[in-house]
Amino acid sequence: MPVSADFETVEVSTDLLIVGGGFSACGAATEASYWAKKHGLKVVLVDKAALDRSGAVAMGLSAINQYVGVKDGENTVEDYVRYVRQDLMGVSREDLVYNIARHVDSTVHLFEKWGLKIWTDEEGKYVHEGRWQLMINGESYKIIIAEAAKNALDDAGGEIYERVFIVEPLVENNKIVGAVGFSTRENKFYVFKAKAVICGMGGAVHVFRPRSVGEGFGRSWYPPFNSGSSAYFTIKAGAEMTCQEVRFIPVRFKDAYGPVGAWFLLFKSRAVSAGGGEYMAVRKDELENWAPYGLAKPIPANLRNYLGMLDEDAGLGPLYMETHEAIGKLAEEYKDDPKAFKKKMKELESEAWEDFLDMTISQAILWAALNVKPEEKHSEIAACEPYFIGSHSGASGAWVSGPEDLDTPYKWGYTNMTTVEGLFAVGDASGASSHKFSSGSHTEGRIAGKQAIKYIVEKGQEPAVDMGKVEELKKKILTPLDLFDANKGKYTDPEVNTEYIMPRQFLHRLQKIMDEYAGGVTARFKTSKSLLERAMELMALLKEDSDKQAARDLHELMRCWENIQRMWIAESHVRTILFREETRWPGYYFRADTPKMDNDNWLCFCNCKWDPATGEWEMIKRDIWTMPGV
Ligand code: SFD
Ligand code: AMP
Repeated sequence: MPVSADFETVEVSTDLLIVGGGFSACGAATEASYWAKKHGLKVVLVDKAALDRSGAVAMGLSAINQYVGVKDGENTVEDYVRYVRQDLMGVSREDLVYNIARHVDSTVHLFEKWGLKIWTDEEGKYVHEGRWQLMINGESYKIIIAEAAKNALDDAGGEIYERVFIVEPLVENNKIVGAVGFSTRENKFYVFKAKAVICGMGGAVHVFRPRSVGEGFGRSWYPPFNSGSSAYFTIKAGAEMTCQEVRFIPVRFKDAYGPVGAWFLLFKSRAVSAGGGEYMAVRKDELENWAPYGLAKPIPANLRNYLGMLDEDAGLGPLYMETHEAIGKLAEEYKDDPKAFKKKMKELESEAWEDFLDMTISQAILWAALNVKPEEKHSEIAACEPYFIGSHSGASGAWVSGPEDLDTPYKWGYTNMTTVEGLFAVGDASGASSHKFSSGSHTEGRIAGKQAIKYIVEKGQEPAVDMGKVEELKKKILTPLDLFDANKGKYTDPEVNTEYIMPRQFLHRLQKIMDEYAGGVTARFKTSKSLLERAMELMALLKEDSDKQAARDLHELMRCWENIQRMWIAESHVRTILFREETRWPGYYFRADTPKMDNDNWLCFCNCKWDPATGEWEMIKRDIWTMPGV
């Protein structure tokens, strides 16, 4: 009897289903529960992990990166729209950015009310890291936000399923009717039936080969457990996707991936290359090639990366963050008072360590292991492997409907609804609305939560789930367990077998293709039409073998499906870089055969869509709408 025969099928019916349990999903759960209670509706949330520590904020954060501060009169919502337009080299859904920006402050105020400690100065004002960023004591950030979501769900009679991995959407006639997945702890296959679904399963990590290979394999800046489930879910549902070419490459402290924002913005540190000095100053002229964006402030994140990469390509690396110099400068005004100087140095030292202890503990550990004292010695920084993340300075994700009160060309339904009826996308799952970060993702979740309930009240229908199709899916999803069981005894080493491939091996194969042909770390982020076409050839063979993955247990079963999800986002990425015949974001990727930005032909969104009926991909150019007067 196959192993899969032992799996119980559990059916759960709800009005609204939220898949994912991170920042955007918690925002959706909090808001949707409020409106669901008023209308007597049920909300169910499903997370592959445990809500308290799941997603990107698992380890905590040391800053809230999106706060407009309208009440302080410092910025306007329009300022934020301009900021995002500039950072993404002209490509952003300004209606979505505006919508999140006008609501984000209220989210931050809620966080504070729920118990998050936001730093304040002597006058009681928030301490800013930069113009849009607030400093927090954020080690328990996720727990606080999860608690609010749990309370709201509880109050409205909702349910949470933890450690259930969502694999496939259920769609009938371009309308979402639910989702299926499996427990990562028990032999249970789950069928969720719903009138509307909000997808918030985060971004994608480990599509490209990471810098951390060998003993450090798995370490990454963005969470390794976010594997592209959002993109897979929306693509497989038949939703139009946008900006799938816009991967995000952050510069991070090397090898443990500590973020740099606090160093650049709060400590006002410089970055240099060993042989070339301060690359942002020395290579300033290069920015003219990327006008108008290269000539305006702040210089887009990808161009900041690019100037450092040029130094590395010229053999001038490594790159360093001048931490000792920055701390020295900040303490300088106290130098005539030894006691005050010592106190200030102590304060700066503890802020430097807390930044990582709150957010990327591994970086603090690496500092300790390498005997780094940031006040005495600089630290190496490097551009990471690419990530897919719509909430930071990347933009990939689903193409969603704009806000109801704005006159934009992008409206076909309820705000944040994808092109599949009843399916909403939020956070890293929704595209072209970059720079939402933790607070903006939660805000977008809140917006979608309210809209999804409105959709259910106005249009909700009993989900017509085809249980025949569900049975087929169950068989397919559990196949890796059966494949392993049926063939495991044929060879002495269970990991080497001609009948199957283990998930780790499959992952390495995908990462090798992406790294070498699609502009990963070892290819120095460069690619070309010919390289991408070769990637497509190899990807087709990989896809054939994806049915041959084998799993020893539930954990490996999850690994198999994470891989397949990564493979799909990889394919959409390669197809979209091929489609956009220019280089718009050097520093994220460089198309060597079309090395210049081409505003006449490519100042547009590059969208793609996979048709579930035919299995064909369609590439679509969409115009960019600019907010009048902004
Ligand atoms: O410094 C499934 N982020 C930062 N945001 C800030 O506001 N300030 C910062 O300081 C930030 N920095 C930072 C950040 C992230 C990380 C990892 C570090 C540093 C080290 C970004 C934010 O964290 C990010 O924008 C939001 O968290 C995005 O929210 P969302 O909801 O899109 O994703 P999520 O929180 O990762 O949650 C994903 C959820 O989905 C679950 N999941 N559930 C069921 N089935 C599946 N198949 C699933 N796949 C995934 C996950 O378990 C999780 O619950 S700094 O670098 O800029
Ligand atoms: P990071 O730690 O790199 O994720 O950055 C945190 C925040 O600071 C994000 O909003 C970044 O866009 C911003 N940021 C980081 N470095 C710089 C810089 N050199 N100039 C302007 N903004 C920056």
